[in-house]
Amino acid sequence: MSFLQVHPNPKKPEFTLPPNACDAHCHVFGPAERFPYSPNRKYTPVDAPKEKLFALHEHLGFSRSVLVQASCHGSDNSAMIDMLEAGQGRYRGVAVLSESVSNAELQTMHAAGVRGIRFNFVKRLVDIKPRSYYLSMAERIADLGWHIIAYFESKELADIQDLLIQLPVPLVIDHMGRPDVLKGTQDINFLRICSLLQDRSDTWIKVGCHERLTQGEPPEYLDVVPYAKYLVEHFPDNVLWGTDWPHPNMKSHMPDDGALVDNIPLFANTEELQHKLLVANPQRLYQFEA
Ligand code: 0GY
Repeated sequence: MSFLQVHPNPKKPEFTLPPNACDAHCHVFGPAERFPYSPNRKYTPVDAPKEKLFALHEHLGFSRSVLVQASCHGSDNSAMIDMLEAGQGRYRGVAVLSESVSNAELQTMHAAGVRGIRFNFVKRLVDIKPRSYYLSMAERIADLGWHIIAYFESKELADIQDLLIQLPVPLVIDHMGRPDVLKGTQDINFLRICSLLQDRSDTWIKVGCHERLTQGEPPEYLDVVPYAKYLVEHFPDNVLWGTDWPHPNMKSHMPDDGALVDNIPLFANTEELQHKLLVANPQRLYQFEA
């Protein structure tokens, strides 16, 4: 299986990001000779090392960011931690952990900037673990003030909803809960995602990744906009946005990250909503200095 190369020259966005804007979802991959990929991975990404990501953020206008550990690096978080350390407090991380992680390792990760762990329920990416894993890991991170990021397909949310509701820490939903964009915002599975946000005030949702959810065309992905707009307008204090650079597993096309930034006003159409989405919300959740 071949994957697309990272976009060689994303445009300079026309939309000016506010000061302290945070790219709340992106990844760092490899380089493989220094940070090898997991032997259990379901795909091998194109190397996307920290130097390229620093340069992208400078180009786009992000001064803060959250690095999310992706399945291809398994529970070896070294590439992510290496970038956190190089980021000098401007970056936070979300780790993937095995049950054997020690409390001392958790403390070291916290000092580096890790503030959450990811539970990936997408079956094409990982083998799903027993429920006891998710519950025990959530208990272990509770005292650190960390949260859980859950990645799932909306059509499978019904199977894990009770587990997610039980988690004793804040919950962040990746990629809008992957709604089926052909079904509309009144679809039962999208309403189920919204009910998670309604039922728990400490639930957050990322409203990016349109290039992955669309059945339409770049650069605007107009079929995804209504879902993002609905979430931004109904849950303005609990939304986050990220580029998802370097867009692993994208096979249809490689988005231009500058154009993704230009789409933000399509679904967050006031300065107040933009400030919450890009600055105030990630600052609160990720404990960036005000
Ligand atoms: C993303 C989305 C994907 C991959 C992963 O952990 C991962 O490998 O999250 C995907 O294939 O949908 O967030 O990068």
